[in-house]
Amino acid sequence: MSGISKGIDKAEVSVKWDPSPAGEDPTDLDIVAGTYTSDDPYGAPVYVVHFDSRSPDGTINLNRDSHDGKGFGWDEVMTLELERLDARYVRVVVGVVVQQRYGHHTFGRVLRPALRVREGYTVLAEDDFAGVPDATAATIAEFVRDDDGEWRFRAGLTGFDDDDLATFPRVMGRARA
Ligand SMILES: [Ca+2]
Repeated sequence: MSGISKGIDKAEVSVKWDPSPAGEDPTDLDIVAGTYTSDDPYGAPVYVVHFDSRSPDGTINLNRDSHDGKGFGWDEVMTLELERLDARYVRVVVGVVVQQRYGHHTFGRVLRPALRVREGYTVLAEDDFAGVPDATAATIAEFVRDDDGEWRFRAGLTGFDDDDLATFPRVMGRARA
């Protein structure tokens, strides 16, 4: 047992944004997580967690959910109990999508979007989506098991610009640039 290689046991991913100006269509961001096994770590997720889809083992949960960004603090919050995930899972990717139900909507049109990834009170990553203004969805966090089975965090945003958000959960696990 090595004391220096302790990985991440539990992570929290939070997203917030400001509501659309009065009279305009609502802005709705959604956190999405996909889980992957060693059989296909960059392929199709074994399961996906979002506002409409729960994790079968209860390890990944969307604790807070917003349709319009109204209210104070973080609008959407997801917790990932990585240490409870079955050993066959080797990778978890978290993304954010901008809902397209009112037409083409990108991060560049979202008012003051922000994300934060934490373990306990330790902030692992923060970002304002400024690097992906033309994207309709983006991966924002990646957790990967190392050779010791400990979970490691990889930051960085990768944008996707497909208007059909149904494709995003299927492709969000691709290797990142
Ligand atoms: Ca939402």
